[in-house]
Amino acid sequence: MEKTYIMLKPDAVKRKVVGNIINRIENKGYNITTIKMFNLDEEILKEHYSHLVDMPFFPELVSFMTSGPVIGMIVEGDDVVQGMRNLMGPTKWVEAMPGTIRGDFANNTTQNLIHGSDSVANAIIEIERFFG
Ligand code: IDP
Ligand code: MG
Repeated sequence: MEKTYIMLKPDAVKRKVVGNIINRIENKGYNITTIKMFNLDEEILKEHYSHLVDMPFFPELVSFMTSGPVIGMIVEGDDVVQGMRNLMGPTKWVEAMPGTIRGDFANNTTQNLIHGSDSVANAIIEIERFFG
């Protein structure tokens, strides 16, 4: 069974939409097999977002992602990596259609509620990074 790494960002926790988002994942039929709440630091974010460290918004991204706890999960299902990306909607809130998590809740590109691995290979790396 395919696995992906999902992380509910600090805005999802602060806005109390964690239950709503988890409902969507469960309604889709995916299995949450591991879940934990924890805090990120700049070091792990430089690793996790290594493709973005040189972007002008990176400091804002670190400040946001360390502003409160996140909820990390391993989610399992057939083609779950792409399936979760579909449920999430695209990165930019303005491009995310209603019915997707970002389309329904996000109004800011940095604070877009949820992370999901973008490939099976990255899912394996991210699960190892956050769950060891
Ligand atoms: P993804 O989360 O949809 O995979 P990535 O390009 O991997 O998108 O970017 C990681 C995170 O960095 C995004 O979810 C968002 O929080 C933030 N981000 C990406 N692009 C921008 C941008 O252009 N402006 C502000 N924040 C951004
Ligand atoms: Mg990404």
